[in-house]
Amino acid sequence: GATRTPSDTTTRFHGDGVRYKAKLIGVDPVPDAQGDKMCWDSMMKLKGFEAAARRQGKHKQRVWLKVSSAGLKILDERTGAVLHDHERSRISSLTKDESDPRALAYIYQHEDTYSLFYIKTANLADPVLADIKEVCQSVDQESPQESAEAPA
Ligand code: I3P
Repeated sequence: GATRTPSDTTTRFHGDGVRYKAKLIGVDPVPDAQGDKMCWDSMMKLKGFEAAARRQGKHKQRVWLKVSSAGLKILDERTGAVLHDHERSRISSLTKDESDPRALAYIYQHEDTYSLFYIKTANLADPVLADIKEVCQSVDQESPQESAEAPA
């Protein structure tokens, strides 16, 4: 594919941003903003809950994951209701699930509490991870106003 320039980025993630079909595996309160082992343990715990629910005939909630320059939004797939609205500057950690190419997790900070959101993507998680990374990295780089389009 073509190389992305910063101005492409602003365009792609502008407004509603990019929308991905996904399922919410679960949400777990965690003690810290980051930590590989903490995230892994939390993900495996949620995976255990998922398996137990599946055995009882329950399905994961189908959602849309929206990645925009404002951050992440999780919407109910059917009703479009916003379930979670996560400002990008409060996303403290992003984890690729090494055990599942279709899953990812991130930690959201609210006041002094942290929650891990564990998400199963309809397709490979890699492009979604890359988009989230791109949006969250630009936190430190951008001025409060949207930067003007750079000359080519
Ligand atoms: C389904 C299958 C799907 C899974 C779905 C399961 O089980 O494992 O892959 O969707 O989860 O119900 P079965 O083959 O027995 O029908 P994901 O791959 O998206 O997890 P769900 O019921 O939670 O949607």
